[in-house]
Amino acid sequence: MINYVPFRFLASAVLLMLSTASMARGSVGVPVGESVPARDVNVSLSDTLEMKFSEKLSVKSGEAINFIVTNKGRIRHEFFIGDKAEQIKHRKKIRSLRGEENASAIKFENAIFIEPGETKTLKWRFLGAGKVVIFACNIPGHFEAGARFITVIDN
Ligand SMILES: [Cu+2]
Repeated sequence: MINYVPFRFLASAVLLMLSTASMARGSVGVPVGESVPARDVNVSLSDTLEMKFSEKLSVKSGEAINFIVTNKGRIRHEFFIGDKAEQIKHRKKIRSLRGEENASAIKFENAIFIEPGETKTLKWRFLGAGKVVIFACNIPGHFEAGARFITVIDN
């Protein structure tokens, strides 16, 4: 019985470590679960490599947004949220994978791959006022051709 409290403390510390590790927090926020209240924003991706939002997008630190992303094109696209360094790293990762099949098979916490005609959601809580956040498709060549949107997180 004398070990009860320390054991509980240890157990919760381990649990906290595990849950923190699985959260995969990015530098501009964190993905959140379905139960978290969030504002819906529609996004459409197309083969002209435009990323269209249903509103003039502005995001606040602490705010959760449910991005409902539709691929209106005929090829696969991606929707990835991150800062500049994360975008560059992710783009390298995607390029290093052999074939698009592998790219979509890997689960990235801050990315969704959307097949033609498909709609998927990515629910994200923005954190870090003043940080630059980039939304992008990192299928090789798409970011460079303009499939991106850049904004700054408000207070
Ligand atoms: Cu794309």
